[in-house]
Amino acid sequence: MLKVDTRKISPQQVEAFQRDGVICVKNAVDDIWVERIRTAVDKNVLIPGPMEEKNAPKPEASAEHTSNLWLVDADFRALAFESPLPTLAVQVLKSEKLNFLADGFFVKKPKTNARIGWHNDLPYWPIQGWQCCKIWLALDTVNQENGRLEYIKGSHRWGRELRERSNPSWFVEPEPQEILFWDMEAGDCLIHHFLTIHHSVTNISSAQRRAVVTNWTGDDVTYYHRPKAWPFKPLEEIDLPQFNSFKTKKPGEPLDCDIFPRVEVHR
Ligand SMILES: O=C(O)CCC(=O)C(=O)O
Repeated sequence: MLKVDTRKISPQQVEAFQRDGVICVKNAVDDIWVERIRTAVDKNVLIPGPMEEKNAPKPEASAEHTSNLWLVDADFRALAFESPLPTLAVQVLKSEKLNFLADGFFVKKPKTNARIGWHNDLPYWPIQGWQCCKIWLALDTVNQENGRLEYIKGSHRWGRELRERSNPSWFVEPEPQEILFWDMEAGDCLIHHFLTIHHSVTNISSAQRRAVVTNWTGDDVTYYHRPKAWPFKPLEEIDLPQFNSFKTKKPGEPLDCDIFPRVEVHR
């Protein structure tokens, strides 16, 4: 069983996560993990993920995104269940229980205008509750030139859901003083609340920018039916056995099932 390492996150950072909706954790994982997951991302970047059409060629894109690699790849599985990441999630969520929702990676190719627009994550998940976060782990140096993430400070407390490109009238571009961002090294991570509004800027540098994400929920999160949310296709079209127990979930039920497994972390 994983043991919480309280040296990686201070009580002040836990408070900052609650207050601002995002923190940056330096050296969240070591170089061995970084190298292992870089290799896993590079191996998977050109092939369809487990939720994608097997025979459809991957269209050329300026940013690649694939999810649920843990179902088919031992290195992604190890990142979710054996790395320090779940022990970070359980601390910021102040939770006894931890469920793993899904992983994914984002590769921004060099010199492209791929910008990910302002959004928060909650509207993309079939869940309700407060204790939920994403860990965005840098696999390369990250800065303003190569597609860093930027967050609207405290926006998780607005209680608003924002899908990318939905342009609701209540949303206005933030003033610079409202924005939080960090220059990062490979192995550092951002942890943001599912309601914190964020975007990522374009990669105008000459190198790719890779990151891997893992999504986590705590004690108060339950299943909630949300149209156009993960897994982004009708459940009847998914024949992975890990989905069988998810298909019968009713709103308000605990998330625990094969596709949203519990991860045991002890203090
Ligand atoms: O990696 C990126 O460029 C964007 C990631 C993002 O917006 C997200 O994971 O919600």
